[in-house]
Amino acid sequence: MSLSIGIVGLPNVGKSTLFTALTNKGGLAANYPFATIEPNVGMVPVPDARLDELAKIDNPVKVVPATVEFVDIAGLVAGASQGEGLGNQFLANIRETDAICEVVRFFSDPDVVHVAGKVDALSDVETIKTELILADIATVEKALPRLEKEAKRDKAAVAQLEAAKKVLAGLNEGHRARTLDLTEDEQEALYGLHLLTMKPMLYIANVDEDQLDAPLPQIDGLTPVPISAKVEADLAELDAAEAAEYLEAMGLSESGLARLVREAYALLGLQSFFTSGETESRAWTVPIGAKAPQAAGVIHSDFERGFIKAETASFEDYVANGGEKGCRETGKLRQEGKDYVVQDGDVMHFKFNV
Ligand SMILES: Nc1nc2c(ncn2[C@@H]2O[C@H](COP(=O)(O)OP(=O)(O)O)[C@@H](O)[C@H]2O)c(=O)[nH]1
Ligand SMILES: [Mg+2]
Repeated sequence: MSLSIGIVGLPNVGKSTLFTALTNKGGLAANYPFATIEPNVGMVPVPDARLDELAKIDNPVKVVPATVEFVDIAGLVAGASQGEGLGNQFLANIRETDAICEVVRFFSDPDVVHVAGKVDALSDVETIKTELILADIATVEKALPRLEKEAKRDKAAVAQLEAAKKVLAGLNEGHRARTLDLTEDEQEALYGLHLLTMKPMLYIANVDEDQLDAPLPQIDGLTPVPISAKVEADLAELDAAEAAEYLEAMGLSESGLARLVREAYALLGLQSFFTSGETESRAWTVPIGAKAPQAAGVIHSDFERGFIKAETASFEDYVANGGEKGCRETGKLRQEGKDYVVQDGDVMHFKFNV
């Protein structure tokens, strides 16, 4: 599983600058709307210092971090759902993502044109919110005739129809689907519609370089993550040692990427577990609450299907005892079965049989 995050926002707020810095692969950042016509997709390693410690112990051939996929989504402007700009083209790119990350312009640079003529974060947020809600209204309205037909023949479809009507009413009142009081059953019934406003959201405030510590207003009830796309772009040009120096000089403890990924993990209820040995030390992503076989399945479906047990040590025990062998000797290597709930940082070795 690789977590996928769509980056949205009005033109010229710094989406592509941030995307390019995050993925460090020289996409284009231009001072005019719609520079990003094709969706840009980039895989980004999840920063995790624990991996380096595992590598020190096991000396593996490779160190493989977990990854997050970022998608730079262009074309969301006021009226996009009515065909303005690139029209509805943004929809297809956004549907497949697990979460939406909206970049909001707080930086003041007068040389960078603002599509609405002035920097006004909260108004920009409203514009995007409206477009996403309008897109969802169109989706539900399009599905309704089919759902009505199905509900006449099939009892199970009645629940779907009712849920769709309920969500449509909420959307029409200007609420995101996610903020409506939907039961788990209703959410499940709506899953097939892939509503955009049902996705978890994260706001990034793209602030001036000297404003990274400044307090920010809440946005739609959420606390935005302050990032300077410009600082991230500078960081992306540096090697690791230079980047560390630069961060320190800026008074920052970590890069915006690290902060962003951490926030996204928390938002989505995700955590990491590790596998480590002489071939590789590797981080994997699972939802909090996942059981051992599900974690095994992230590595390979055979591991899940033929799951027998997972030899497991906490990250701390693994390091304190110098690895798997040491953990076995001190009784810190637990034999966990199929009901074991994986904990963040677990170092796991799966036994399976297919
Ligand atoms: N001063 C300043 N300029 C920025 C920042 N982020 C982006 N820009 C500039 O704003 C313009 C548009 O950025 P871009 O990333 O292409 O915006 P997008 O349309 O949202 O993808 C470019 O000229 C960037 O160099 C920032 O944090 N500070
Ligand atoms: Mg762009």
